[in-house]
Amino acid sequence: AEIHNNGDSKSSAKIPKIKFTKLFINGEFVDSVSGRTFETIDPRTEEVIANVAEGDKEDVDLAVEAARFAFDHGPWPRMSGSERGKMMMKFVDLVEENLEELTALDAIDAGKVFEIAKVGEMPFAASILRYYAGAADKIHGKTMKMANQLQGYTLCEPIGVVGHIIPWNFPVGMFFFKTSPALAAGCTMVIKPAEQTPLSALYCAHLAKLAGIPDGVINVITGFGTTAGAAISSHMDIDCLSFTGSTEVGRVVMQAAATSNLKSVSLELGGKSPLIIFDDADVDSTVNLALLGGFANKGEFCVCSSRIFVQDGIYEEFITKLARNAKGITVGDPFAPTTHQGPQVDKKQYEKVLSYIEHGKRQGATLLTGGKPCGEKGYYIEPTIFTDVTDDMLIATDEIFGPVISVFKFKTIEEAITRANSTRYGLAAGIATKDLNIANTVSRSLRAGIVWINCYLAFDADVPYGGYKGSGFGREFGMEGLYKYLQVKSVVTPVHNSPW
Ligand code: TXE
Repeated sequence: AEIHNNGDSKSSAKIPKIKFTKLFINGEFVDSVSGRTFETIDPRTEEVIANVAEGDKEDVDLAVEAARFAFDHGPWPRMSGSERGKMMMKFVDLVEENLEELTALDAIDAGKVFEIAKVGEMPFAASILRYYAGAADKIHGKTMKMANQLQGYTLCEPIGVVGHIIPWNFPVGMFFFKTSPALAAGCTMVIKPAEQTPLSALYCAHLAKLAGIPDGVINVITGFGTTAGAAISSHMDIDCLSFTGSTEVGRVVMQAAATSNLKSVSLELGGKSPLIIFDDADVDSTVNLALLGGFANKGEFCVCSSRIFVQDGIYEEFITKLARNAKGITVGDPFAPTTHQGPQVDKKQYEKVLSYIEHGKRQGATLLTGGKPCGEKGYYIEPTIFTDVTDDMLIATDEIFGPVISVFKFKTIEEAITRANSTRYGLAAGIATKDLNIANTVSRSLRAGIVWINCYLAFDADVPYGGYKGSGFGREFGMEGLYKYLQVKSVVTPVHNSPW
């Protein structure tokens, strides 16, 4: 991997050379039809990293045409699952070989902490691709014995051309969360990375080509939501739309899907996830769990534990230790080995987070720690904790998507369940207790797609997750994550004189 030091003595910076800035259509890097480009900004410095091709409707049309041809006439959907799986394994090997470079691209484009992403998110993204490579030859239907001497069987066919629209919080991760199951299913696809973080998706497309994935199977259109994104969601020749992003845009893309060709839709949207800590929990380890859940990836995490409910018996001890440990979080250059938290992804998010902090102060919450931007340049914000938050304050109801958490006090189990559930979201939840009965009751009562007991942010390729309520629908990971890319066809035929 081509990584060099940027000469900054304070960090072990490994700034990658930018190699790919054009659209990837039908196996080639090409300019946009309009010739326009847009700037992608480094959130550490607020400076331009590169100018990237700005795809729009015409480019999406070309990408869909390529994907359609690859689906209707190309080898990918016609190969055996094991052949597809083998090629996907080659792709994973290349991802792993180039892991540092991919990590560095996301560090400069998304403000990701290099050392943390290198051992966490990046290997996890590779594990998703490996999991679905292994799943590619395990896709099959079933046979049914019917009445009247009939037999039925099901065929699991790839759904067709898929449109993926992804956000900026895990650029490499999201690329593989979306493309891997669709590849295993035999689909072809157009993926649009977020305009804030276009670089790593283009690099991944290059690796897909090196791995031998046929032209037209993966197409990458960099560009904006209201142009390129809207062209994907309203396209008449895309069969399935998989979206991760804000609840507002989720609603818009679903409407576009409905008013165009009724393409199937899955949505992974925002969250306001509760972590409920009971009196019997181990305070020291739970404090660290709360900080991990709240501040991992600078709070730009859809499952972020932004609402911490603490039972009254341990409340005072808990917040004292929480404040103390939060002060130990180092905010700084994502390449510095001592950094825990990098800059927010862009100016818009930075300002959004700061405005929520102001709301919290104005609405009367107590600032336990943080509450300010930090650094001379770049979009850095201190880890911020509010207490004395009432359930109706904006910081308690809205997804902030930054390093801001609210702590609430509760008395009874019933109260904790009711308050944890009184949100329009339902993505994730956490419980900390040693009491098995509490853990069982509460985990079954929470309206959330994943519940962590005495852990948080524990993901695995084989464990499905996704939203309840306003957090969307459809599941990612596990075999559940594959089904949305398959179409089930039932075939029925008479069987005469069969003994069984
Ligand atoms: O998201 P958008 P934004 C939440 C989080 C964040 C807020 C806003 O609270 O603060 O959303 O972030 C594309 N048609 N999450 O504005 O706009 C867009 O180009 C089609 C939670 O960045 O939803 C990008 O590729 N596509 C979340 C993708 O949608 C459109 C992750 C997501 O961007 C479009 C990100 C349109 N009209 C933000 N408009 C999570 N669930 O993890 C935009 N897009």
